[in-house]
Amino acid sequence: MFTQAIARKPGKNFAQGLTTTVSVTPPRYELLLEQHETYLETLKSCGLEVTLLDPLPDYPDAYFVEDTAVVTPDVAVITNPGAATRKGEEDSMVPVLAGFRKIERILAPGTVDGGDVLQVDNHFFIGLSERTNKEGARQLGRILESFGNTWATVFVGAGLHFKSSVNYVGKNTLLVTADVTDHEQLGGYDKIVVAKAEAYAANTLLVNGQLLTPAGFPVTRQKLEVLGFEIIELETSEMRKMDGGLTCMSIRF
Ligand code: CIR
Repeated sequence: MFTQAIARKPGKNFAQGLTTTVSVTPPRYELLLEQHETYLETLKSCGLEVTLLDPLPDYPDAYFVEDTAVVTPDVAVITNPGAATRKGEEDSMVPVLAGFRKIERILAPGTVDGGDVLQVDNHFFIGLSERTNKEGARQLGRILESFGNTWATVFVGAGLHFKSSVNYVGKNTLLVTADVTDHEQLGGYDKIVVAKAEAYAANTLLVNGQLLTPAGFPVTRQKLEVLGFEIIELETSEMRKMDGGLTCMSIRF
């Protein structure tokens, strides 16, 4: 069970963040705030105490806090984010997470974005992407194994992060995009495959037996129903314009 979530309010300059998404309408701050607040209320309704941090004016992507730390029951690993414009966000997480866990850090030349790290019980998948390199994965793996966890690296072919394409939805099941179904490392799990047109919905978040999934992906929703969990659909249009999703906006532990 998770009891805590760390999140950060998006700043007014959020539209200056990194993105590869071409959107028809420009990102809207008021709507983003509304969607973000609903997200936080939902985490609270799942039993989490939410620590909400202030925006970091120099870092328009800083509300995607997930990328800045990997928190397990034993340790908070402060990452070294892979994007140049996001380096430094992680420093602000040290005093916050030191209140909850022993702190470890990923050091250059290693880079890790938390969006590339998926925990399934005491096993960690670490995606190798444009943001997370082999050295970062090695450092993170060493720290995790020192606390009795196992880990494996997985090559991220498409999408920004590993969790853009693969998430754990409980009951030994991974929710995956079609391009990663045959991945050797993901053997041993049941899989729900997201249709190509609904690939964004792969970023679904399991919180204390409830599935938070982006609104507007009916086929995926229907597939998730077999798991028997309560499904909560959330509007994500504005974060999606900045390549973000539901997992990115909090650190749960
Ligand atoms: C970025 O490119 O870093 C942000 N615009 C989006 C980060 C999304 N984070 C995540 O998937 N964990």
